[in-house]
Amino acid sequence: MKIYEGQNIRNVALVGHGDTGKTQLVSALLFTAGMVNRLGKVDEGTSVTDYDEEEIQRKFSISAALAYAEWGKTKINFIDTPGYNIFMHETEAALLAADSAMLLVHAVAGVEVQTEKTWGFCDKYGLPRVLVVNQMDRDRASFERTLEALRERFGRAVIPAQLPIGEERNFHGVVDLVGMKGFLYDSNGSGKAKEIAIPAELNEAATKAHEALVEMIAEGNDKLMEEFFDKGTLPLEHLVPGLKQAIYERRIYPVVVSAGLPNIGSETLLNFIADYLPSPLERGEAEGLDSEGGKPVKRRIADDQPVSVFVFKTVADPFAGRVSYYKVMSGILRNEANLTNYSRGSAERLSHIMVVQGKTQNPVGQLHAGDIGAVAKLKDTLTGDTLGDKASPIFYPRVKLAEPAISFAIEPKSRGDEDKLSTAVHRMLEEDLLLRFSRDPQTKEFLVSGSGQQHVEVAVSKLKRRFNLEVTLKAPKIPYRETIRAKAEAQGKHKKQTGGHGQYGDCWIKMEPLPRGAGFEFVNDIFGGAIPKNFIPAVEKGIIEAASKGYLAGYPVVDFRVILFDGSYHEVDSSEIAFKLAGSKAFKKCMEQAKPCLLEPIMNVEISVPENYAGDIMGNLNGRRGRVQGMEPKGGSTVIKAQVPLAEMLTYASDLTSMTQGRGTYSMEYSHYDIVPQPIAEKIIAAAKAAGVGKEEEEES
Ligand SMILES: Nc1nc2c(ncn2[C@@H]2O[C@H](COP(=O)(O)OP(=O)(O)OP(=O)(O)O)[C@@H](O)[C@H]2O)c(=O)[nH]1
Ligand SMILES: [Mg+2]
Repeated sequence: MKIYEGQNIRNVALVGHGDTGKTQLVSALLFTAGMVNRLGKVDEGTSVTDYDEEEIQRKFSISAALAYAEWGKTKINFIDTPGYNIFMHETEAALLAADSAMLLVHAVAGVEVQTEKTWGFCDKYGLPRVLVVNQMDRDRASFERTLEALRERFGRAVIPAQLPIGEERNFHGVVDLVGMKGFLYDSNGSGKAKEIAIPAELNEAATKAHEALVEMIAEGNDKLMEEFFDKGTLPLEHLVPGLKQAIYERRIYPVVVSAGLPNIGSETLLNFIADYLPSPLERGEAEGLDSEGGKPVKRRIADDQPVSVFVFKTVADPFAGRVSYYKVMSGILRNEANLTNYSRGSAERLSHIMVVQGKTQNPVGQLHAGDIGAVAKLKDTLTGDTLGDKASPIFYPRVKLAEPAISFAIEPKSRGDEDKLSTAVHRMLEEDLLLRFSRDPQTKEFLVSGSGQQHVEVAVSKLKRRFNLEVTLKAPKIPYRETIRAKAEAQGKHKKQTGGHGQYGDCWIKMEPLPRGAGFEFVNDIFGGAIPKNFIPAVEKGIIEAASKGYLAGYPVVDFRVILFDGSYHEVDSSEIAFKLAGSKAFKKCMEQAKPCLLEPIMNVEISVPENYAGDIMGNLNGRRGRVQGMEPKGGSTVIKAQVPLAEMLTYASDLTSMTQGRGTYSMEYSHYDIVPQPIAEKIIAAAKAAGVGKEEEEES
């Protein structure tokens, strides 16, 4: 590969709702640019950027992938991102490497939930964008309708820069509204166009659209405005830089057209990217901190600055090991560079720096400021780290992700695979920022947490495919708790005085309920030394330990107060252990009278669906013990807010998909704990008893 300087680089992320054709379009653009020798297809498992086994199987993108096209003197780095809601954390993290976005919109479906979500990401990261109305060849595809929906949602800055020639099966060309030319595509999928005059039937529409575009370009630029008033139009040599600037300043969101599968619109799209989207240098400066959590500093994005690279993604390859994807933020990165990982304070040698074409990695000698590359086998560099010249540290901001919403217990199928599991898990965590593995402190089970059931299933599938490790996924764990609803009073006495050194501890406690979220309180109300001071903490410890093991079903008891008010001791036989056991016994006796009950986590859930599904969704929420709190229209969708017990949301991801044909999305976060209704609580308690929870305890005491 040639060496490219920053001004000739474009870092473009493809974002949008699932199935809008991002991955297909990247393959079409790469084929058109001659980077690959066949037109890869998602449906045949041959696309360039959905190369992972999991993606080929499922036919959608799971993680962000890189590709590049050398187009004239420009190198375009594509970042293909997932559009499926449960993988949006991948999309967001990859946007840190982009300087602009192609936001794909389905020419039949129009504005969808993730269209808005990814638009929001672009706003958040300040990305100029081009809106691509894709799949123009589909039955019922309509440019006009889609454009209208876009303008209604995102305003009048959304304005066509191209028009389609023909629609649906007849889509075969593009009108460039800047140069006022037509481009005709052949039907053999080459992606290359032949220049023609604008077809007569489109003349009027094209002229009108051209005038609207020219006016918009002039609008935010005094000099161009003046010229526009003088001449009533703008010459091409001012229009091109004018449009580029307006896109950069996000005064214009241009709309273009394509169809990746039949490969129509690719050449005009590649030209559009090269001509109008910003190079990484145009941002001028990158913002960072001078130390972790320190003061803001700026770094010019330029070759003459000290080298710094930001790692935005890590891929766990069972053979090549860890591969780090990075953006060169400043300076020139040379092969074999020795850099400092500022985040970890370690030295890293970047041997064999490369550029990435899907699953293929091609070596390069150097990468200039603004370019994107990869390197394998760094020692301890992870996603979000900054590396660079030892003398000039800077810390670029990491992406902040939500907490995982759901957990399952997993267990290796064959015993003895536990060690293997923990190694594999480590690798997977490096790759996926939202995945969590942990141990359940109560059940000691191994838990895996993610953004939804499918996210966790993909993780399990990766364990098998990449690490040859079979695990069973068990019913998700709900972190129930227990509490009390009434006051109680009891004595706990531990006495063993037969033969040898005896044991003696005796205490009287009162227990009272506390408000939700208050936790545990211990009050020492002993007067006159009924229990010596040094044994009082032992009583408290005994109670805390017993409470953590639960009373009804093995879940921790919370939100109660214990008042220790009396007791007795023995000069010789009393000990800490004896008082701990006495405390634990007193706690259990109190629990018998204190009307214990189960608590469950309640989630705040926000569901976004096309209007016509709203009724069904609300009905379904009622069936899940949900309480609808509000409903409001947003774009073409309806947003429903509700509070629902976590236990009822475990299968929601797949249920919502089937209820809405994949058009609905939801998010949820923890809200509070509430009492589990009696009949449900009985089942949970019975199941816990059947599983032997608390048995061991009884035998012991
Ligand atoms: N007719 C037609 N079908 C297309 C076109 N582009 C993509 N498709 C089909 O649409 C489906 C989705 O395409 P993808 O490229 O995987 O879509 P995506 O946007 O990458 O989807 P996610 O990765 O889930 O976000 C596949 O079945 C493609 O074959 C197109 O231009 N025309
Ligand atoms: Mg995709």
